[in-house]
Order: sequence, then structure tokens, then C-alpha cells
Amino acid sequence: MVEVLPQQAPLAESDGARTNPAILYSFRRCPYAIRARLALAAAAIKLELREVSLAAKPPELLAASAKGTVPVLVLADGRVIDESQQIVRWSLEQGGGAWPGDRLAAQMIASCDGEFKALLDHCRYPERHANGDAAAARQQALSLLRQWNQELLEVPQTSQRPELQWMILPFLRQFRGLDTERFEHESGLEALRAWLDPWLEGPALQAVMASPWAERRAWHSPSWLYHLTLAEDWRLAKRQGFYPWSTRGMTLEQVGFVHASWRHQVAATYQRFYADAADVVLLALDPRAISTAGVPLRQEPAPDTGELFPHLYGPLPMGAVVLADLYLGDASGAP
Ligand SMILES: N[C@@H](CCC(=O)N[C@@H](CS)C(=O)NCC(=O)O)C(=O)O
Repeated sequence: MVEVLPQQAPLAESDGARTNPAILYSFRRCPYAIRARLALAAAAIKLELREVSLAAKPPELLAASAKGTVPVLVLADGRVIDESQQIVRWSLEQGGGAWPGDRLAAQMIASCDGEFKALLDHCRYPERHANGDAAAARQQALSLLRQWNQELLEVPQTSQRPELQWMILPFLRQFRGLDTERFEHESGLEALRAWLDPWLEGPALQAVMASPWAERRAWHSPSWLYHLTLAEDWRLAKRQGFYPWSTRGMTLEQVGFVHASWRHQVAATYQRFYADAADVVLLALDPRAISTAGVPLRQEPAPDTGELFPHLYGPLPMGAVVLADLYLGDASGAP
């Protein structure tokens, strides 16, 4: 019997086994990540995409960049680029493009990442601002956008530059999305809308909002533990705040421990025990949170094959569940 300490939680599938040259930690809707994906896609960089749930960041992301923001690009040689602007610059270097060096572009980018992003966040999360007047923030954002609009009218070729589109338009898209109807009717934004609208429908954005550049499900880290459960059992457990099961149809009380799997064991476990069930949910569990909850975790051999599986000697701590998704076999993101 092997006690699994959280700091020893094995990386069940070694990262060294990967075949892709680089890894991008990304979040589908994040404008910084969209910006990075646009640049990387334009330079035809091959990479492994790891969609991240911002509420459950995988330990591999935090090991690469402790600040815990996305996008993060981990290159094959181990170098980490964890600022979207740097990822764009790096992609441009790979693809032979040039960083927009002129004053107007530099000003627009600085204004986007600084003042505009702050106002955008104020509009999106007014409750986070003590004296949060979202309407005033919206007006300030609009007056900034009217300045950009004016600059586009004065130097129309600015809008043709892909690097500037990557840098600016994901943020404009997010602002528009707050109230599309109103945005479409605001005065003084005509040139900006003429810049944004075709891009929104265009192939570059469509490509990076779909697989393989973006996924709708989070990547499943091999350093988490996994537990399959029936959707109806999980629904009830959430309502009760308590999960009584060990495995399908057997309680913790009957078995003495909760069955779990490492990531590479999930598919076989599903095939053996759950393949005929209608809706099956895959829970990802953080081993550190299991330990913090005081539940011992042990690796023990399956009686028939001797294969080692992790077992929880106590009720599955609800707070250790970092992801809960319908299990879709080998569909994107699921192990
Ligand atoms: N300066 C960073 C900002 C990235 C950033 O803030 N991304 C957001 C998502 S849109 C994030 O990761 N936030 C962390 C969190 O919500 O926990 C960059 O340009 O890459």
C-alpha cells in the first residue's frame, strides 16, 4: 500500500511524452489569448493547446508562470512567454512579420491595454469597483473609441495591418458584446465598426475560436485525479453537499474507500463500468485539496490485474472537485 502525498502526486502521463513542439495555455474568450492565438495561427506555429478553466488552473500552468494569467506559451526548449504582447512579437519573428513600430500603432496599443482595458473591466464588473458607475465608464470608453475612430479616418491604412487587428480587435469585440445593439448605433464609431465588422465574420477570427485553436472544454491535467459518476448522482451530491458513492452503485460505506483513476486510466474505467450509462460525469480532483480535507489517498492494486489505482479513504471532498464535465470519451479536453 503506497500513501500518495500531494506534493508527490505523480504526473501520470509525462509531459516529456508529448509530440507537439510548444504548449499554449489559453482561455477561449479571453481577448489576450485570442490576440496570441491570432498571431500564432498566422505564423502557422504548431502547438498543443491547453484550454484553461480560470477557476481551476492546472498546476502545469502555474509551474510555468506563477502569475496565473493566460495566455502562456511554453516553447519546446522550455522558454516561457507569459505576456500576450510578447507572444505576438515572438510569432511575428517566426513568421517574418514586423511589430507595428510607428507612433500611431504604439499609442493605440498602449491605450487599448491601459485605459481602455480598465474601462472595459469597469463596464463588465461594476460590482468590483467601489464607486462603480458603469454608465460613466462606458461613456469614457466611448470617447476613447471616438479618438481611435478619428485616427483611423486620418490614417486609414492603419486598419489593414494584421498585427494591429490582433492587438486591438479582440478587446473591441468584447466591448461590443456588452451591448451589441447600442454599440451598433453609437455615433462617431463608423470607421471603427467598418474595421471590426468584417474581421468578426472573417476567417482569421473564426479559425482561432474553433478547434484546434480553441476548445470549449478545459484541458485535463495528468496531475489531477479522476472519478467517474452518474450525472444524476452528481446532481444530488451537489444539492446535498455530500457525495456518498465509492463507485457505480456502491457507497463509500460498503466499499471503505472511493475509487479514482489517474488520467490515463479513465477511458478504460469508463469502458468497464460506465459505457452503458446515459449521462456520465467526469470529476477532476485536486490531490492537494483532498489532503487538505484530511482524506488519506493511497495507491492500491486492482485485485484482478494488479494495476495501481488511487483510492480515497474518506468521503470525496466536494471542495476538491475542480472540473465536472459530461464525459464524452475522447472528445476534446476529456482524457
Ligand atoms: N498582461 C497579460 C494579461 C492576461 C490576462 O489578464 N488574462 C486574464 C484572462 S482574460 C487572466 O488570465 N486572468 C486570470 C484570472 O482570471 O484568474 C497579457 O497580456 O497576457
